Amino acid sequence: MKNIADSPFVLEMRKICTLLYSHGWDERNGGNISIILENDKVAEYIDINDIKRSIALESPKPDMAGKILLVTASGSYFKNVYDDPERNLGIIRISDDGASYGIIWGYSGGGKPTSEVSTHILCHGVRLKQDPEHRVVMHCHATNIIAMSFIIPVTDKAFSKALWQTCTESMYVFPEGVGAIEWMVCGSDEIGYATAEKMKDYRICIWAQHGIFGTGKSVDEAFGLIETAEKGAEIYMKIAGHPILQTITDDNLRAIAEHFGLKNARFDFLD
Ligand code: 2HA
Ligand code: ZN
Repeated sequence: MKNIADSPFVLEMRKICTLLYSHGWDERNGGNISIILENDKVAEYIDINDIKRSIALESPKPDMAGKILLVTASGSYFKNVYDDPERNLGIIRISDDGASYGIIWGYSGGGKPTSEVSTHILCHGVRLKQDPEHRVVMHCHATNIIAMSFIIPVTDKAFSKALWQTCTESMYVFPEGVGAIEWMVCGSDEIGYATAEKMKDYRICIWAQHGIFGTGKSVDEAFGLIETAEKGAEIYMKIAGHPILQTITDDNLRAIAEHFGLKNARFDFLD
């Protein structure tokens, strides 16, 4: 059988972890990614019925029953994923009742999926209902997004508008805006359900004083959302405290949405 570590989908994960690390958004073991894989594609490389270890979920996640996911390992350093994918990544299969998952590849040395696995599985379930082609959930500690969460209200409207106004591209890339949740203890079902609730309306959810989640049909889409939001946040932090002489106005934002026919733009966020 072919080596799954060199399959197109594992290779893509190895590359994006390296890229995220190089941006400085995944210090130490920061960040986690999961990608829904097609069962048939995985079966070309490994026996998808050969469960090595089974782990119970904090609560059942029936929306994702039977799905196969490639997930970064708990405690893994993104900088090490490329060279040692079998230790720093793994493939899990959610049980048919959604109450547990089985490890079918990776996590060598006794590892397991990211501590944020609940949030990932819940977000996938919600995003799939919005978009059947959805595949990727990506979390990282984007520096300026975190910084911004200290100095603006943690609301969907405040974050969405601030990001739209600091970078013309933002309205085009995420016209639906971004969700934002107040600081919570991470690594739990509780933050998972709060994040998944936001994912009903948005592909991005900001965790105040922690980081960002981006989702999409592809790694490019999820990463593109994160880097565009982070770019807006970087500009916001650079201009914060300076006298603002001009900005992208609400009328300008409406004009972008109308020019590009962005039907899902949140016009109700504009004054
Ligand atoms: O995986 O980023 O949120 C480490 C984290 C926890
Ligand atoms: Zn984190």
